Amino acid sequence: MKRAERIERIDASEFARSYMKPGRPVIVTDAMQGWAALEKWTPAWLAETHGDEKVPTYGTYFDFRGAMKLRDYVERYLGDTPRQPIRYARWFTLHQPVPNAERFPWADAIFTHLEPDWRHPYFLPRSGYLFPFVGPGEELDIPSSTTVPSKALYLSPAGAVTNLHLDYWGSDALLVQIHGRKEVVLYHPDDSRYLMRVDEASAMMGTSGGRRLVDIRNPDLELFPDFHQAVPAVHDVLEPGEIAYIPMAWLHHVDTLSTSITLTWNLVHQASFRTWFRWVSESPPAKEIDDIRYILYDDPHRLP
Ligand SMILES: O=C(O)CCC(=O)C(=O)O
Ligand SMILES: [Fe+2]
Repeated sequence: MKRAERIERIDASEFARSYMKPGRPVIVTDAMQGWAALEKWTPAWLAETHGDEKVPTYGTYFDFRGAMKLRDYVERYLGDTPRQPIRYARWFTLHQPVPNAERFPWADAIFTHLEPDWRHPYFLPRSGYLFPFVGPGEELDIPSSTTVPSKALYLSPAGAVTNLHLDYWGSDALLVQIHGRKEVVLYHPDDSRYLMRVDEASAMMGTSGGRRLVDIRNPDLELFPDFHQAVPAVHDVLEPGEIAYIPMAWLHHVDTLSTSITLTWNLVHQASFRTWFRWVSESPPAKEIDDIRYILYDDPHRLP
């Protein structure tokens, strides 16, 4: 295991300069002090207070497997003997207009209810974001923000997996561990060449934005013959109360070790503009540019 760097008492400009700008992963250990969420949010509490709301469930990746009432999800999948196959609940706030809200329940209402229980992490800058766009004189407050990229609440039982992937639009991610533990594997972007294929065949298979990614638990060595050249830069366990910063373009894989509640969201700060522009202009398929265009010009939920 290669432990992550862990820090505390870091101010926002120092965080932007030393972690966002160079794209350096880190775990901040003291950012949830005083959050009611840490004690209060448990699967049982969520089921009791929000049991009638519907949550979208997934397999080992972002593969939608149907929606169910939160109460039923908690009972079936987070109990002592979880039903198989394991299901992951990923509950996103609205970031796309969808014709059939019944099929895909968004998390906006639950985020409104949960808002008093958590805070904008003190180490994250308040301004200077490209995504979500924060204009001159405006300030970002993550718990109350309603713009894209969306926030999400994740629920998962021990054994749930998020296979190796990159987050959308070359954005940074925060994983805020409220309850339970997760094992996190991160690869430096230089190792992507051993782990990811971006070619015509992959694009035709419609895999994650035209990228095909190795399953690190069961690598296909014919497709990824140099897999063993890749060495995780971080292989560590995220504990309750800790926030992981995963910089743009870092491939990551996450295993849930015990029943888990995680808050997450994505962003692009101006500190990483140069890295981000290189990424969007050089590597991704055109679809991501279309997404960005949508967010900037067409999304009805964007900031004015
Ligand atoms: O917490 C997890 O299982 C994975 C989170 C993640 O990387 C994501 O949602 O993009
Ligand atoms: Fe991710």
